[in-house]
Amino acid sequence: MLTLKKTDRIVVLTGAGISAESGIPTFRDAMEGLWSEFDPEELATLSAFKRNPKLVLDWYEWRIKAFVDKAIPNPAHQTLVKWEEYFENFTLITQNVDGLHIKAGNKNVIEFHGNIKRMKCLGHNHKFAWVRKGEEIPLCSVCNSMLRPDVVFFNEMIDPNNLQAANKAVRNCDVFFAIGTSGMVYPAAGYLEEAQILGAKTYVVNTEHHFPASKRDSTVFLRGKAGEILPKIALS
Ligand code: BV8
Repeated sequence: MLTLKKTDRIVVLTGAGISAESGIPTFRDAMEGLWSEFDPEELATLSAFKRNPKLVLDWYEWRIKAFVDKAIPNPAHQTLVKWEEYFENFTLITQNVDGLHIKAGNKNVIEFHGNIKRMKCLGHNHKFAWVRKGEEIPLCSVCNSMLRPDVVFFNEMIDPNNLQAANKAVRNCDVFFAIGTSGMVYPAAGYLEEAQILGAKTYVVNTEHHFPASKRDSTVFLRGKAGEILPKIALS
């Protein structure tokens, strides 16, 4: 049975799978109904937003109303709150934009791909809570430029502060977990292999054996639902 020591320097990377048991569909689940003909990699881009801001805002608004606002943290999220309190050195990096780790009670979360409940303006990155009346394209109250979701679109750079914090944690960890992620999107997907090369013990928690980089090395694969596996991991 896996036991973690209080003095272990832990890094956890989470993906959409950790929120699946909270009712938020993962990216690789078929997008339901209205949106099934769209590909997230097509919609989650700045060019798509500039070409059709209403379509992209409608998609994000649908995700917020249909899933994010109704989602409650599950035992996997709750376990990571306990880990943050227990370990002297703990870093949580999430690819998820659903805010569920913060809702669960984690204090320091690297929201590597942003947060769907925030918006920022095209002009100067002025930030706001998600606000949209009807089908309008909201404008920045400071500089009057268009507001877009405050998420990292494909082919956009990761926020440099988040990138630096994540890189530093991965380069100084003893144990690295990739939880509920297919390990397909970079640079987040590169962290497991980087940690492993630097000598960390690496674990994948997933219902399926995804995460290509983890198949070539001594990564331990813990098959199952994150909400069932994480609470069972012992802390010594
Ligand atoms: C960048 C926010 C520099 C938006 C997201 C070619 C090769 C390599 C890289 C690239 C390439 N071409 C372009 C790139 C770079 C690109 C990339 O990686 N593309 C991929 C697709 C090849 N990356 C970028 O663009 C990044 N920026 O690199 O900047 C640059 C600049 C210019 C030009 C080039 C490079 C920015 C990427 C950020 C994109 N934004 N989200 C939004 O959410 O709308 S990505 C989004 O998709 C998520 O945030 C997440 O990262 C990803 C989805 O992945 P997962 O979270 O893993 O979810 P998925 O559904 O795939 O898997 C779920 C897993 O859970 C499954 O394995 C399943 O089995 C498991 N599961 C299900 N249920 C459970 C479970 N596990 C446990 N328990 C359960 N109950």
